[in-house]
Amino acid sequence: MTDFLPNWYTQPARPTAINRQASDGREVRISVIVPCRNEGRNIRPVLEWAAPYADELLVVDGHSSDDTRAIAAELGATVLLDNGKGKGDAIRVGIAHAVGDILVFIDADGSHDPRDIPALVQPIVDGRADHVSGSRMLGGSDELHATINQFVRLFGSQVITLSINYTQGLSLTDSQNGFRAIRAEVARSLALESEIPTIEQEMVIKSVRSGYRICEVATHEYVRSNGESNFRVLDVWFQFVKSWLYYLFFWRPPKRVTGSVNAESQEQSGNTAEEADSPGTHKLSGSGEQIPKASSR
Ligand SMILES: Nc1nc2c(ncn2[C@@H]2O[C@H](COP(=O)(O)OP(=O)(O)O)[C@@H](O)[C@H]2O)c(=O)[nH]1
Ligand SMILES: [Mg+2]
Repeated sequence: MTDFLPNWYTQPARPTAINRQASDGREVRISVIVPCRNEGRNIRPVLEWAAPYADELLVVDGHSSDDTRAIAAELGATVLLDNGKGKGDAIRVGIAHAVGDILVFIDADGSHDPRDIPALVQPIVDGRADHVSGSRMLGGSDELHATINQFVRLFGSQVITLSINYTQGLSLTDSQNGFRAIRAEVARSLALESEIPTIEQEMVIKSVRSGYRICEVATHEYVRSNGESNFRVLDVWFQFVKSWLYYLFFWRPPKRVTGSVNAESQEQSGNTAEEADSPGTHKLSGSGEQIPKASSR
């Protein structure tokens, strides 16, 4: 009988630096976008550790009344203001202003580790994905279900993820994480509309329904460093349900943009966005190892 090695034994070490070079020789530019509102106590370490990975560091502030904007400017970030409507609005402002080829979204409250950024962008640089979501289900979370509020959030998000998988033939594990990377062109083509944190599920559902290749990387979610979440399930649950059902069942995908940050390698693998007739998903471990998806429901 053959003995199997544990998964982690054969996986390459987690990347510590971004390989910005696409196989066609082009330098890929990374824009890191940080939505924040009153995160003066939390944002400094996030920006310090994210900056080395960013060709452009954009902080989109929700009219903070503390020193968030001053700290961000001091650390060299470009500071923008959202339109005062919520996190989704901030993400859309970031997308509109960013000049990079790949956009990385990371929260300002310390719940994501910027050192996961290289693993998040790698599949896009390699031309293997258009959209990479950090997964708390694969990477673990300190905030899963310790309280009733967390339990309800997790339960709701799992129902939404399951419904995406079932209807689209995918095997995603997390459709709500704020930590993700997406090809800039793709993000713009999705014409995102959400004003609040429904933006994440909107981005995921629209990406898969438009036929873009989405995959996941294990990222750990930490408890926010200081302060409290801006959201209460009771205030937003109806908007989550509405956005989920609308984008999954009624929204009609627009024409897809083709190509990738690495067009040559896609052509070589015979897997151009034009040719791909169905969305694909690959689950990637934090080390960047690729595991082919199970294609059936
Ligand atoms: N610009 C902007 N950022 C926001 C707004 N609301 C929340 N954020 C940021 O979005 C990220 C996630 O928000 P958080 O309150 O931690 O929500 P949770 O992680 O879903 O509990 C944090 O970096 C917040 O500072 C907003 O209205 N505008
Ligand atoms: Mg948070």
